[in-house]
Amino acid sequence: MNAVQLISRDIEPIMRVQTKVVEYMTGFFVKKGFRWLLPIMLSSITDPLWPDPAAAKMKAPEIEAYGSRLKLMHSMILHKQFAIGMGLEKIFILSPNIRLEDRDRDDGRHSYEFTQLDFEIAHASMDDVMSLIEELITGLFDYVRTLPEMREIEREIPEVKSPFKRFTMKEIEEVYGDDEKASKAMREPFWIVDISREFYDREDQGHFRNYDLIMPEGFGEISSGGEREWQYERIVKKLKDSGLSLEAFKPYLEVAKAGKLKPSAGAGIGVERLVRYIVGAKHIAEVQPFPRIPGIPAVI
Ligand code: ASN
Repeated sequence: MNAVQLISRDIEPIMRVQTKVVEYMTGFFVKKGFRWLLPIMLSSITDPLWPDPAAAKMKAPEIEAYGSRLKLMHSMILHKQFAIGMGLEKIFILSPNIRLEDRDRDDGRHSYEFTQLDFEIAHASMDDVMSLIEELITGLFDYVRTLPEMREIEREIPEVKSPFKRFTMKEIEEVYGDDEKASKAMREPFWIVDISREFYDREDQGHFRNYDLIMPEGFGEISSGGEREWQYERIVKKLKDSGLSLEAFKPYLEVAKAGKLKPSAGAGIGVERLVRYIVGAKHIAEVQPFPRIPGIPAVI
């Protein structure tokens, strides 16, 4: 596709749906008393996204600015924990993320530049966050079903009832093989819990207190989150066990050592992935005015 072809696509109805989706979601969090933080795009530390079964290994690009080396954000997870440490109880951010994944195939779901609605709640449990997301998703789907745009694009999203079914990652692997195959087999949104991944997701007696929300019909994961580690010794141990350098997380470790991190839980919801599911687009590029598909050169 060239620049003229890209400009000639009709994505107006999809952007109308996206506007309603973002308006609904931000309104939902504001009404619940969350503070709306603005995103940062550069920091000396960011999410390692490793180890993570859902991500291919990658390194955040860096720039030099005013004497420090700053990375482009993989996600604001560590900054969400800092914000909770500042005394903000409930926060959300529309956060732009860059993830230059070394992917060997285009699955229609990955984009190397995207926005997530990222939120975090002090002292919350995984059940608190999962029921909040269920309330958001069921309310949002009931709302978008009434939109004239949905008839225009001829998409009917199935009715959803909460609570959504929960499976452990082990169960999913045993029964379906992986989350993508499970997504193809299911008819309604479902949770996968206890996923072995990054150091910041809290582990309790060998089980991860984390969760992914998976859309059915093969659309796959649209949200992931967890309860967080906040104690210095545990964080150091998990960083070491993951083979990550302590030096790369210096300010985070300083704050943890000073006892300034607090227990919290949260999640991020991929905006483009959610919109893609709602409009029923085969490929995420269809809902991006400026597609950013791993392995494919950007046109504009
Ligand atoms: N937003 C995710 C979370 O809250 C982290 C991520 O995007 N990797 O756990």
